[in-house]
Amino acid sequence: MWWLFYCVLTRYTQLNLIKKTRSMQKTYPIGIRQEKYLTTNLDVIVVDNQHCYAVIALQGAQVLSFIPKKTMPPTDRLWLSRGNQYTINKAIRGGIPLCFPWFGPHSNPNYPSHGFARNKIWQCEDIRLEHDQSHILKFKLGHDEETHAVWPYKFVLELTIHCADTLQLDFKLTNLDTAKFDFTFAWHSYFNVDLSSTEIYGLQGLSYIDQLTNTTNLQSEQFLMIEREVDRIYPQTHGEYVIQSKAVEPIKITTNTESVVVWNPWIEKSKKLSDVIDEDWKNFVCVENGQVATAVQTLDVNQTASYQLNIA
Ligand code: TA6
Repeated sequence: MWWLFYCVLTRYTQLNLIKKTRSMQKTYPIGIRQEKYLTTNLDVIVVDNQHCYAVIALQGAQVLSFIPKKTMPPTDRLWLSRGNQYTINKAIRGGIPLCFPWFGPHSNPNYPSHGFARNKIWQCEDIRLEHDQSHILKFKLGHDEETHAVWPYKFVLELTIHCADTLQLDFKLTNLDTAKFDFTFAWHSYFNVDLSSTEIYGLQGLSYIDQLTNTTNLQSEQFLMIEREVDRIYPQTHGEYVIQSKAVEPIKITTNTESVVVWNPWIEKSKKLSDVIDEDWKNFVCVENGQVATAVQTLDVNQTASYQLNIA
């Protein structure tokens, strides 16, 4: 009799444990799965719908890959370095890193270049399957002791990513503090190109700060070609760009952000980048849309700042 009772109790416990485990496992809409990226320990969400294939790391809510299925052959619009080690607190080179709450190096050399947002693990708050079978994923990053130590403000930052024929990113920052704060940000996008044939349109007639010579110049040419190390900030732009390069279909960028940075490390600088292998610098150009103009952005208490980026 006691043996029967033991068997029933064991089976009940097992079923209860299975039910609890299943309730803990997230259920995602069709076309979505969470997994480890390749052989790394990096948690990513893979989107595979009729429009595109995309990979988004929970670290930084960083898009690592975006392949529109209408491109023939389907080609990744983004470049991701083969040299990434995917270690904790190390920025991932490639895809679309989000630079926030500052762009570039901090005056304190101990603070992370381009801010902390791309190094932090974000929460995936919601994933929706739209009527057109595209997916909208919502990620959130809030303040914690680590962020407060380098940027003493309360905030919530939401990044909404719409994976369709185009890739739409929506940045929404809310000031939860009792004081206003300044910030700069940029999507530090790495585009998959043949650099030697790349032409970047949308910059003609604009002034730019050459970060290499710290001079301000005017771009008179219709398009920018990359024939040496380039590191330029265009503070005020029209928000529409086209990147043309052989072997890939033109990449069309539209955004309501004001500034854009164009960067490629070229030969010597890339030798100093441990996560850029061999001559891989020939395979990408960074066109970084954001608010990195000389004047920082000020956000008042309880106010929200919203910016969009669309990549086709
Ligand atoms: O793209 C502009 C820039 O600030 C460059 O000066 C270079 O430092 C690049 O960002 C890469 O920065 P990262 O911290 O990602 O190596």
